[in-house]
Amino acid sequence: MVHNIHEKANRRLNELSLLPKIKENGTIAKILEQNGFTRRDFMKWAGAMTAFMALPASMTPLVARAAELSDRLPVIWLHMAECTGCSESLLRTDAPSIDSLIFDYISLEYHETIMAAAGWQAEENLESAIEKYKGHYVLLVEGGIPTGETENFLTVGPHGTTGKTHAVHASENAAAIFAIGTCSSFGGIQAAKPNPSNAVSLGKVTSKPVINVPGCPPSEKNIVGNVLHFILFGTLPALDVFNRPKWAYGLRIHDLCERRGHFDAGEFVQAFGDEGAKNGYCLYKVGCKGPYTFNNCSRERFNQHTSWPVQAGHGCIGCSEPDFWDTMGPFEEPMGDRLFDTVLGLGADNVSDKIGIGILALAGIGIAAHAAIAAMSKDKE
Ligand code: FSX
Ligand code: SF4
Ligand code: F3S
Repeated sequence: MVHNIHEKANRRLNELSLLPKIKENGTIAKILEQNGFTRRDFMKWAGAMTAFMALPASMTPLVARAAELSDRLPVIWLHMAECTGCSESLLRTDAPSIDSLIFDYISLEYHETIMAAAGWQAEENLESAIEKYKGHYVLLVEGGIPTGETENFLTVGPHGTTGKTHAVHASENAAAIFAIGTCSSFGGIQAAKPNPSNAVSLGKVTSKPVINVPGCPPSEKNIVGNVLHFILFGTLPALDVFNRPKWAYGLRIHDLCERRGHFDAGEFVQAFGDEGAKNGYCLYKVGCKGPYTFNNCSRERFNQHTSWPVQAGHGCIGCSEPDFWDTMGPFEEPMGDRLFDTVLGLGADNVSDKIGIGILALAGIGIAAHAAIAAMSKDKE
């Protein structure tokens, strides 16, 4: 098995190395050097990335080579309805990380917020990139897509082309399509009730396979890791029921949370700012949705591994789950209360159908019961 994935990646990288460099933007070594990174830093990063993608450590040199060859694949990044937080997550660090430098190095043919072109020229750039690299480019789409009668909520460029038309057109000839962020993956905030623009996910407007990379925003590592994974293998990764790569979204936030010991011991923050909060207790009772949320934040964190919501003292709000704006709120109240109401028929608040998969509801009951029992035994003490 290990032998097979080595071979597969080797074959793929050999093929890529035969393609011409798309832009004369120097080598990755030069770019890293200019930004104060040594070869050793780069190899350390490649090692971390290999572990991050759940690949065997022996693949580190291949991951480094994939990064070096990442300028052979043209990338088109489209913006739909969103806040641009996904691009910010990746590109707006005050000291550029190796991840963001790799993204600079990638041949980004079109990206509305960072390209110099505007108006006609921008439209022409998109069209010529699609034509020139037909069937070879990687398409990244950020944002939900307004549809139907209301699709004029989003028009792009001087012709007034709708966002939906742009996204569908660019999808048709892409080699791989990534929905970057929860908006593009599941509709996001503009699709929250009452969804005035009738926004939907990218997967709903194109018939092509879409890999979802949700999070509002996703971490820079999840964005770069997914592109790198495609460069390395050229095929779709194993996906979960919501088309999220299992290697990144296979575990719950709760599974690897640093406050998990407190959860198990029944030590909860009861109100923000209390003694429990000062002691770093579990945030479940002030609304943490980590037990229902699949993402790798508790392992990878944000901003070059600096911190993440739970470390900063607020519960996870479930931002990588479908429809979390509608289903995970109120954000500072525990979900378990509502799940008990729902299943026991005690409350009018019927959320089980909105959570998406029944299994989460069942896990929620288990978790709520566990939290209650743990708290009771704590009180006894
Ligand atoms: Fe914003 Fe991206 Fe949230 Fe959406 O991130 S951070 S609203 S997922 O599409 O810009
Ligand atoms: Fe961490 Fe939240 Fe789980 Fe508590 S409930 S252990 S804060 S993920
Ligand atoms: Fe989002 Fe929860 Fe991570 S809110 S950023 S999935 S900790």
